[in-house]
Amino acid sequence: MTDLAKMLRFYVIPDLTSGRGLSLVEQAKAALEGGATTIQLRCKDATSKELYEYALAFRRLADEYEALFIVNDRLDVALAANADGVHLGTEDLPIKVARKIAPEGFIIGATARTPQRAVEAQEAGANYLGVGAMFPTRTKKDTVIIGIEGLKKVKASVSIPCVAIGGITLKDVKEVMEAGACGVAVSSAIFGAENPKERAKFFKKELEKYEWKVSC
Ligand code: TZP
Ligand code: MG
Repeated sequence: MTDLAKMLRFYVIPDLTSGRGLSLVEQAKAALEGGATTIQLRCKDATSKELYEYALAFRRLADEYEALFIVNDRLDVALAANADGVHLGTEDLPIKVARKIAPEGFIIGATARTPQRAVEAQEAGANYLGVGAMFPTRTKKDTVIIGIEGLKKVKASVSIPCVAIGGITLKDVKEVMEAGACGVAVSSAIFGAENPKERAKFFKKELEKYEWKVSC
């Protein structure tokens, strides 16, 4: 297992719609206290300035908890705040272009729900894939559900780590890890909980069971 795959194991995405009144920064802190290994800043409604300020706070927290910090969509904000990486979907900056601009060692994640997109992303220079949606989710609109079979197909087509995303709850961890995911990306199952830190701890404990199985 690569160091990157290890760090992607417990990937948490704070979200104001799934949260119970906690700010994005409070959510990130709770998840990190509970053992998250990566935090992603994703906030579609924020202005660039607000996003940059969130990013600075996430950067500080990620340093404090020795976690990775990834910015969704926005390479400019990721670079400005010294994030570890950016996550790009098909509507975002092309991976090849981002790779040209980004400094050496900068992580680029890509969303993939088909083997074709997965291979293209890997060839363009992506370091990992977010694969989903695994299950129905209310956190992201217009998602296509690919399920466990979809994850297995994507995983079999590439050599970079695959993080399963979309509607993942504690009880799904076993199935997605056994299907070949190197980790899970989770939002509502943590921030919809009464105590996100404690819920994150349960995820962490469950994920630890699959340490030896990972072929990432
Ligand atoms: N991309 C695909 S599904 C998703 C994103 C950002 C949402 C993940 O959130 P949840 O609440 O864990 O389904
Ligand atoms: Mg995007």
